[in-house]
Order: sequence, then structure tokens, then C-alpha cells
Amino acid sequence: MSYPKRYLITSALPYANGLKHVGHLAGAYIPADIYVRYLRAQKRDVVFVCGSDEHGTAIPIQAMKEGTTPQAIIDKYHFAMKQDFADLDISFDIYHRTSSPLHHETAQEFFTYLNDRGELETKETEQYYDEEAKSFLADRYIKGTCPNCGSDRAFGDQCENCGTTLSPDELINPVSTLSGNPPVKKKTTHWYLPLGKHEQFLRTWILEQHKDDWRNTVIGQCKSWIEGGLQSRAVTRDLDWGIALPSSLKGGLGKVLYVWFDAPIGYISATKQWAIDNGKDWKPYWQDKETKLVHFIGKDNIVFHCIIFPIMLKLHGDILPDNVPANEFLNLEGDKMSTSRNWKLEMRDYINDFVKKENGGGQCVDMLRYYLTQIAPETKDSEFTWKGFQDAVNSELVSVFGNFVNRTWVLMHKLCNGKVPVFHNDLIDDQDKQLIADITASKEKVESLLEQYKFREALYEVIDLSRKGNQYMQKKEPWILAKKLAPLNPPQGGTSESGNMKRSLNIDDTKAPPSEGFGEASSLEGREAAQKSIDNCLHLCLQLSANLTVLIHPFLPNTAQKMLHMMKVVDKILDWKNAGSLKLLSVGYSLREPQLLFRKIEDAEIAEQMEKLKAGLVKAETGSLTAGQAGQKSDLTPQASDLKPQIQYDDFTKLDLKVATIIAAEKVAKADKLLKLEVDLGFEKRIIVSGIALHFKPEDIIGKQVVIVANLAPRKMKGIESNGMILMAEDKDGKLKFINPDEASANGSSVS
Ligand code: B3M
Ligand code: ZN
Repeated sequence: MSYPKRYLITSALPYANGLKHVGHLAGAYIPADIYVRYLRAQKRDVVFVCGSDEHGTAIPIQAMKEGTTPQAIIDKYHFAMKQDFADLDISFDIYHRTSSPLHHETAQEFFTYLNDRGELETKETEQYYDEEAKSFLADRYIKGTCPNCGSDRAFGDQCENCGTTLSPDELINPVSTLSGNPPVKKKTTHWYLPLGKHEQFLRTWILEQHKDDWRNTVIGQCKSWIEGGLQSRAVTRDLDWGIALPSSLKGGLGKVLYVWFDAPIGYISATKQWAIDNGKDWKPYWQDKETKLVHFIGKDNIVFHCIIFPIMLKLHGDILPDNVPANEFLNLEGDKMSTSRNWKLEMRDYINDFVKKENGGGQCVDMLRYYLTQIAPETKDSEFTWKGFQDAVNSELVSVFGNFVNRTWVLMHKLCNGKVPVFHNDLIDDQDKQLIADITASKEKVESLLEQYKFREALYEVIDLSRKGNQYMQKKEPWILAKKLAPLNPPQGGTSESGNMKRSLNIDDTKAPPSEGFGEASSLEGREAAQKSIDNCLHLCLQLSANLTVLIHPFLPNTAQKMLHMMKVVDKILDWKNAGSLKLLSVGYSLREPQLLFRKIEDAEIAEQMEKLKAGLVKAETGSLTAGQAGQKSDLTPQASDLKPQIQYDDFTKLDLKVATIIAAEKVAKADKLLKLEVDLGFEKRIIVSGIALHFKPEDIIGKQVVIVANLAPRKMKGIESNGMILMAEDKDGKLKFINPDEASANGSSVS
């Protein structure tokens, strides 16, 4: 089989606007790391690049939330994310950042190259502009009323209440989030990448050439984009955070590259920086057809990596990705992971609670890597549960893999003087032959699965091989054979060492056969035969352990290192070509004492994590009115809804909040969402029109006590003057609820 000359492997560049959770880890980082470690073990020429994505509106929005500058935000999260990846042993060759001057230059050069060759179009459009802030407004910077559900907290790109995708023009009563003023329309010119021109190329390249080797989920998304009609995409923005357009460009002043134009170019600039740091040439990695480029991403990034970036690469004369093994999403305990609802497990939380704990370290890193690979959302969404994590660790890593290696070592020390015993060929039996066949076959199996990005199945094969080792040992029962050696080598029943051995072998004295066999074993031949059987069994189990070290290494690097230490061998043994060999450990070589590879996960640890998760959710729900809705979305979308800019006490006192009782309610004609309510304020009755008809039946709410904004300027809706606003919160499912006092209050009393 011939392999590509070199590999360039990328993981999605995470936005530097917040810490990332284990869903991201499972989607784009662990699979890439497994693949890269495997390629390195194959001695292939591979570079693994990643870095922080530091542009786009997500950054200044986060800065507003945290009351700081965009620069402070990217510095904070860039270094924090870099540390998280390092703590979880994601072995990037470089973790770069898109705010670097090298990246700015590279992205500008790329844009200029395409523009100079006439591959971009320009179009003049009208866009919302904030005259006070002197700034065009990105869609996310405009708020207003949703034309679909009537929520007054919709953004210019999407309503978080009903999930509808919007354009700023569709918002009713739009206001700028920068100044709070209604924005005005102003002409602006932008550069567009005409995707439609490349439709035929995409059809041939994806739908024909890659129809069999790309994942179905990826092909499916590409197909629906292509069939849905490819629109031109603006690649520039009016924004003051990002990569400025080249200064020579007419009309480019004050504009930046769209973040999704510059971010994937980040893979190229990261490669350049890696080459500078290592005295290499970056060009072949992006320009030589013999390079295999693979992008590891989550499913929400498919269109950018399979359609838009490849068109850019083609136009720029670069190579195209050979595969984009995108993963689906990982849910958590039955619900979508969500930053705003705090329903998530951040990498940092796991690191603090497990890896950095006294009994944590590398084994806890590997436990997480194991579980996330075992449940990897390769073909459909999957689910992280703490119970599942505990089961995977305790009943697979500890009881199968760890147990096999441990009992092999304990027995080898006990019965073979701590040395690799000889294999007596003349005594080979069918069980030995079967195990040898399994060892030899597993290399091919694991390798072929890894080459196809089937990491779940590949890991299963490795664990299954250790399971076969256990079964083999169970059949061979060296601990029973050991009894036949007894007269010459009496068991040290009372010592802690043999107690240890029993524990780790799960041997129960009461179940061991009685010692009548001893008489028979006392013959020299009997003893020799028993020793030879033991030798053969442990010889094979040790060779199998060495094989497992090679095979498990891409998945669980810390475990492999521990096993290397126990075998007193160096990294060289991890060469992939060693897998399948039955000569990895030389006869007579003495090995170290065993170390436990994995500890058990206790019930209490799981309970504690569940408590934490729930406590986080409670906090988020009480902390924000829109928390429920935000949770319906992937948290990769910026969530600006949680916190508004700070106000002064005086601003607050301008609001007149009062208790009132709904005394009449009816639907408003020709408006699905509106109810006309009459409320009693004690000192007066008045009419309020409210967009809650989808949530409440008029007859159900009469008599309810509510809180209203009593001094809101009157506004006409469907011809009816509305005098005030009713305060609402949303529950977890996005249903509206009234805010009402604990116990009945006097109508007209102030809320403060
Ligand atoms: N930062 C989106 C994300 O984190 C984006 C990926 C860029 S990859 C070039 O999902
Ligand atoms: Zn809506």
C-alpha cells in the first residue's frame, strides 16, 4: 500500500471568547490527536496545526459582557485554551493565533490574490449604521422585535426565542445595541465570493469523487447546500475588530475580512509559523499534491470546510482537503450542552476535578480520552453521562484492559522470577495459536479503521484484544498450574505480596481447587510440564501486553508510557510496525513491578459532578431571563443575550414597576401573537397589548397578578394603544411565565 508523502492535519480553531467544553474536545481535538499519534507511530511526515480564532463579532461581544477590551479577551482565552489542550495531551505541533501579524499578512495576501484575479465581486448594499457610535452594525449588534414570535429580544441574525433565522431588515423597531438608538440605513460596498460559479467543481469533487470516502453526514450537508443554490457570500465586514483589508484597496477603509474568510487561512499561517520555528519549508504542505490535508471539525463547520474554504484554496492554487471527518454533537445528561444555561462540562472543570487531583494525573486524562472516543458522535449525536463515564472506566479500562496487564505482571513476577519466560514451541496448543492469530490480526484491523477515521471501532478492537487476553488466561489458569509447583516453591499464603496477587487476580482461596494435585506435581516431570505451560502462557501474555502498548498509544498516551516503564523499554517500541509482532520482549529480560494503570471512579465522584451540573443550571436560570431560550441553541453561536451593558442606579429608578391584576383579556384580530389585556392598578385601569397569545389562553389569565412597566411611553399595536408592558420570564422550554409576587400584593404597589 502506498501512503501520501506528507500529512497536514488541522483541528478547528476555537473562538477565543470562552473556555471550551468536552463536546468540542470529542468533536475536533481528540480524534485528530489519535490520528496524528497513529501517523507519527507510522513514521509518516505529519504536521498537526491549530490555534485560536480571535476575530469576528463574538470577541467584542464577549468583551462587552466582561466589561473589558477585545484584546484582553483574546489574550485571556487564547492562553487558557492552549493550556487546556496541553493538559489533556492534545499534541499539536503548533497552537497559533489569528491575531498574529504573520496571520494578518497571510490573510491579506490571500484576499489580494483572489481579488487581483477577479475572483471576487463587489456589491453596494444598504446597511444599518449607528450614527452616534459612528459604526456600521453587524447583525448581532441590532436588536428588535421578532416578526415571527413577537419577542422583543431578537437579534439581527436570529431570534433566540423562536430560533428563526432573521436578517436585520426583518426586525420590527430595530435598535443598535451600541447606543440604543434606532439605526439608519447607509450605503456600503462589500466583496463577495461567488460560490455559484464553482458549483460544477463542487459537484464533481464532493458528490462524485468523495461520495464513498467522506462520511454520509458530511456528504449530506454538502449536497443540500449545493442543491439549495449557492449564493455569493460576503467576505468583508464593516467592523472595527478583525483583519483590515489591504490598505491599497480602494473602498476598503474601515472594513475587515469576514472572520470565516480569515479563520481557515489560520491553518496556513500556523503551518508557516511552525516551519519558521523548525527550520522547515511550509509550502509543500499546502501546495504539493502529494500532501494529504485532513480537517477535523464539528458538524456546524461543515459548509466552511467543505464548500467555501475549498473554493478559496482552489482559486489560490493550493491543495484541497482529502477528507473532513466532521463529528455530530455531544449532549450532556439528556440535554444539549449550553454555555448560557451552564449545562456543560468544560475541559477546565474536568482538569481541575480529576487531572489535578491527588489521585489524578495522566490516568484521568486517558480516562476522559477513552470515554469520549468510546462515545464519539461519529455518525450521530451522542451523549455524555457521568454514569456512562464511570461504567466505561470501571468495567472496561479497570476490569478488562487494566486487569489483563496487571495480572500478567503479577504472575510473571510470581511465577517467572520477574523475567520474560521462554516460549516452548513444542508445547504450543490451539489456544496459543488462536491468541497469536488474534494479535497478528488486530494490527491490520486497528490500522484499517484508523485510516478510515473510525476511531470508536478502532478503540473497541484494542480493548477487545485485551479481553481476549483475559479469556486466554482464564482458560490457561496459570495460578492453578502454579499449585503444581508448590512443593518446591510453597505459596507464601500470609504475606502481603501474595495477598496482593490474589486480589489482583480475583482469586478466592476458597474457590481454588484443593491441593490433592500436589502429590502428582511433586514429580520432576510434573513440575517441569507445569512450569513450561506457565512460561508459554505468560510469554504470550507479555507479548500481547507489548502489542497493546503500541496499539493503545494513539488513544491513551499516558497509559502507553506507564506500560513502557513497566517493560523497561524506550519509546522506540511504539513504532506502529511493531504491532502484530510476537518478539517485542526478549526472553530473559527482567521487567519492573506492575503499576496500576487506572483507578476506579467512585460513586461519590459521580454524585458530586451531578450536583455541580445541577447547581450550575439553577444559577444560570435564576440569573437570566433568556436563559431558557439560549439553551435551545448550540452554544457555538455567540450568546449576547445574557447581560446588557451596565446601567447606573439612576437609570434603574427611571423605571416604574407596579403590581397589577389582569381583569380582562381577548385576542387581537389579525394578530396571532397579540392579546389585548385590561389591568387593574388600583388607582386606575388601563389597556396593555402583549405578544403572548401563543403562550396563554385569554380565559386562563384573568385574575392573575403581574408586574408591569407602568411608565412606558404609549405605543400603538394593530391600532390599539398599549400603555405599559408586562414582565415575563421564560422557563427551560422557552415558555413564557408571568413574574408574580409570592403572595398577593396590593394592586398599584411599587416593585423595587
Ligand atoms: N471558530 C467556529 C467554532 O469554533 C470557528 C472555527 C474556525 S475553523 C477555521 O466552531
Ligand atoms: Zn422569534
